[in-house]
Amino acid sequence: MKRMNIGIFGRVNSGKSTLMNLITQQYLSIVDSTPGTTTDVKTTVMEIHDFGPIKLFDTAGIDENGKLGLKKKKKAFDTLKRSDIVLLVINESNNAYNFGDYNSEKEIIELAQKRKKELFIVVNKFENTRNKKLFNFEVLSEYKCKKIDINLSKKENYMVLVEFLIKNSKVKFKDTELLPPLEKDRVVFLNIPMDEETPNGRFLRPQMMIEEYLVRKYIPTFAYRMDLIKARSQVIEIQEAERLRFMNFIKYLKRDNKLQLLITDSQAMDVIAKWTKYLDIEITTFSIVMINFLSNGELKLFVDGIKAFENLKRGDKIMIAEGCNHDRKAEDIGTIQIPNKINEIFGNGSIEIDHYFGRVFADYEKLKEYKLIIHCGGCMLDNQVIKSRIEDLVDSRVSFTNFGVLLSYFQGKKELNRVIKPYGLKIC
Ligand SMILES: Nc1nc2c(ncn2[C@@H]2O[C@H](COP(=O)(O)OP(=O)(O)OP(=O)(O)O)[C@@H](O)[C@H]2O)c(=O)[nH]1
Ligand code: SF4
Ligand SMILES: [Mg+2]
Repeated sequence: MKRMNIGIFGRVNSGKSTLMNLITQQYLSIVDSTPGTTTDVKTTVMEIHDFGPIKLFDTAGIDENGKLGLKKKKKAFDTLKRSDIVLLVINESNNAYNFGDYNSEKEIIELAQKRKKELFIVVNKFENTRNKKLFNFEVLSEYKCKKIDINLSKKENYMVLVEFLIKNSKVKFKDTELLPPLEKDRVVFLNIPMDEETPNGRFLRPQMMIEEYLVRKYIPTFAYRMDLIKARSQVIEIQEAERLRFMNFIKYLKRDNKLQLLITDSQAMDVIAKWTKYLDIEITTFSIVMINFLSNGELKLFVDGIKAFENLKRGDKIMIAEGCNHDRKAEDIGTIQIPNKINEIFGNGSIEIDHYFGRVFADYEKLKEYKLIIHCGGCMLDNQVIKSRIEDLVDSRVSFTNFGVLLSYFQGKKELNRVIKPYGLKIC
């Protein structure tokens, strides 16, 4: 079951951390009357009975002044973009402090509505508010938001809040299958060329996910380790021996038409393209499978990015984004193989290449400097992060593609068409 991202937002001192602690029923976030107590995003995962697994974000207030205040606001808004549910906390007795200005709240609502988030206003009702000029919901009436009035500091209000969420939340995750439709009892070949980077004791996440998904559906898998050093050897006998080893298994599996798909590590596309050129085998790559799955079936957008690659010219700037910061070795795809190929195609140093790793991604403004973003399979990121990146890229009109798509394109358009064919896609 997918985890729902719930983000808590608002001004400083509105009771955001008090809400975080109410939901988790623990003193997780520091609560204090000093404005700006929460300085960064605090994340926790939990399960709410009858609601499901959630990831909860407590954020800094977005109305602090100065450079640091802006940084906090940016981080809070980045978090909002990857939230499915936005809880906007308004301290009903803060009117004096706000001077009756609700611009920060409006900014949160507008971004949430623009990004089609489910938004609830949580009006934090303090005790002893007599004689205070209280928040009047009318000021936000134009936005037509649902609200709950609740005293967040009362632990027993947990159920009131949860029942409100269960009753009002309509978030539905789009169901995307991990792989295109496949037949039961026909084999999927998994080409897994291990190297020094490959961790001991387990497969990588995409390999594990695909293996489990297929076996669950009664689709047998054939996991195969290709020796890429031998496969690319300049010594013909070594290369040929490795090719024959591979071909023998392919021939064996193709008997009785038992082989239905070959999924390869995208860095082996040069070898797979060459060795399977005249064979009638459907192929795709782990990276393509993952980016299609994590983007909820938006592979076409990544394929369209190839046009931007073809149009690159001297002096253009591109970004290579990887969803994690794994150990890097001499033939690393993102930092070595792809940049080398780009230098080979466009001339050494012609294209300026920036790298981003893990959850760090270029600011919305900085994105516009790039002609193209090349994104990995994103297996360590969740759907919500990939979705928010795609929305930022589409908004800022920056093209993007994916490691698997590009590495296949490097073998020619025909090979790119082969790896996207299982998804019903084609480029001209
Ligand atoms: N009396 C009362 N105090 C509350 C209530 N909710 C929050 N507070 C107090 O308001 C202050 C701010 O609460 P926090 O939960 O830290 O607010 P925040 O929005 O996380 O604030 P920052 O992290 O500074 O942005 C604390 O002193 C809380 O004890 C409430 O319902 N009643
Ligand atoms: S997040 Fe990206 S770089 Fe990291 S292992 Fe997954 S696909 Fe590779
Ligand atoms: Mg706080």
